[in-house]
Amino acid sequence: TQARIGVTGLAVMGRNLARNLARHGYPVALHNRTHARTQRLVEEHGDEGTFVPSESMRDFVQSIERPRPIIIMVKAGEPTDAVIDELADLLDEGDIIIDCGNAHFADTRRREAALREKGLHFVGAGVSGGEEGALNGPSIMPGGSAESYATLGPMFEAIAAQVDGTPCCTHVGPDGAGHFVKMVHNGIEYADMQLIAEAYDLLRHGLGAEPAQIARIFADWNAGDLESYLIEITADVLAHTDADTGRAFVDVVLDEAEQKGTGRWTVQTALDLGVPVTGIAEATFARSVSGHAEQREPARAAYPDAHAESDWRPDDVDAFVEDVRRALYASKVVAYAQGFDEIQAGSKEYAWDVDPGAMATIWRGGCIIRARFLDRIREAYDADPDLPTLLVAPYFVEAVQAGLESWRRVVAIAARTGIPAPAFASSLAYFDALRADRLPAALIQGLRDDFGAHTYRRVDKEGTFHTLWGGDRTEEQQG
Ligand code: NBP
Repeated sequence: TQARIGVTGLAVMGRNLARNLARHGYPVALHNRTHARTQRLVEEHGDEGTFVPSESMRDFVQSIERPRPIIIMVKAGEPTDAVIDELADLLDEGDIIIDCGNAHFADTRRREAALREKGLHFVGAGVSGGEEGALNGPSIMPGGSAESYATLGPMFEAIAAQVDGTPCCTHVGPDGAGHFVKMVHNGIEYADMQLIAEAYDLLRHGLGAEPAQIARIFADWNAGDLESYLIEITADVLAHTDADTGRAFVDVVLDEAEQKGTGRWTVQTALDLGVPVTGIAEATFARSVSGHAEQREPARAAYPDAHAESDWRPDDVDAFVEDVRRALYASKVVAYAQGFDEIQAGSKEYAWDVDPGAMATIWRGGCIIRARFLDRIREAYDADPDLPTLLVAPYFVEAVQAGLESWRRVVAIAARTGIPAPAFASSLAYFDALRADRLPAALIQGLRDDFGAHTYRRVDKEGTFHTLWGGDRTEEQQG
């Protein structure tokens, strides 16, 4: 049998993608550096479809119909380059190498350009949804040429998650577009999780509530606008009791958040593109702060009274819970608005022509940030593809206006009681900056002109100006 598609790299992700393809009727060629993994997959799941295993890369390549679509699912970085090099020598013109690992979009751009020279297609495809998604339906974000998508698209759309009959997969754009969008997806995931964590912390300390009670609050929230996979599993994790100690699970876990790097990439890239992704940045830094145990401990000792007001309690518990919910929703709108801004800035910089509404569509299922909310984002971009920011889409204007007073109260209470809520607070500050009549940036321009003759523009005249600060303070027009 000739296979329709190949998968090399059969650890958890590759193995599950291969099974998903086979279950959808595509004969799948299999290869892994250590052949035992290939054999195990065929032994354990050979009855799920047609698998064509090979021990050598050469046999593997020969077992696939041309043009050969070959998925690489190995460790990101050098292993991916090693496998690409090995494959490229064995392939024929028009064949398609697909990297489904978590590559940086700049690496994908480099690899795509190099393989294009050799007459090969290279597709960087973001895959979200972890192990379970890979098997039962992930969200897939493939970049690369339109020609390669014509071969790949039908297969990827068949194995992707489906929401209302629409697959959570679409052609994102050329070269690195798919991995770029996957990167921002992960950045938004960081922001979403940080906001959820801050909401939990406010409820825990503000109400003096136990995790199990807070689990019920999140379960309630999941029935409304906030309905999403992350809110759902928050209720699940908070309700969990540690078997060893009988304590709430969340109280026995070390409070130092780890990261694999996609949040950091999103922020680094945003800085380069000049896009203020404050929500994602605060979330990334908050994980980093949590990890600095060597500073947290002496700081706790130096400021033992920092929580002096932590015995604050709201007069009306239900009203406070509703305030936190609305603050969470408004902050989330900001985080997503900023993430979509970054996608659009990347799309412009690299001429990808990414459709933001289509990205909201393919994130509705399969991925970690899947949420009811994404329908609202898609509708906003459908109604106005040139939306300057999601924050001005009529639906979100209404939602933010409705939550604004709650948002301010919650941020004020966090500041008063010493509960760190960096993402709530900075999202509100971003919002206030965006809609301010005048920003103190005018003063910054004045300072820059004073110390460095950097010039400024005026509100009432065209051109650039400089004031002779060290002289008689007359103003000169510079351009
Ligand atoms: P790993 O990232 O743990 O990689 C293990 C695979 O890489 C094995 O098949 C291994 O072969 C192969 N490999 C390595 Br390591 N070095 C190699 C080399 N020099 N040449 C050839 N093969 C090599 O697997 P994973 O967790 O399935 O993830 C795969 C990719 O998917 C990663 O890029 C990851 O970031 C991404 N991803 C993972 C998830 C997730 O939830 N795990 C979600 C989304 C994306 P061996 O069997 O011979 O050691």
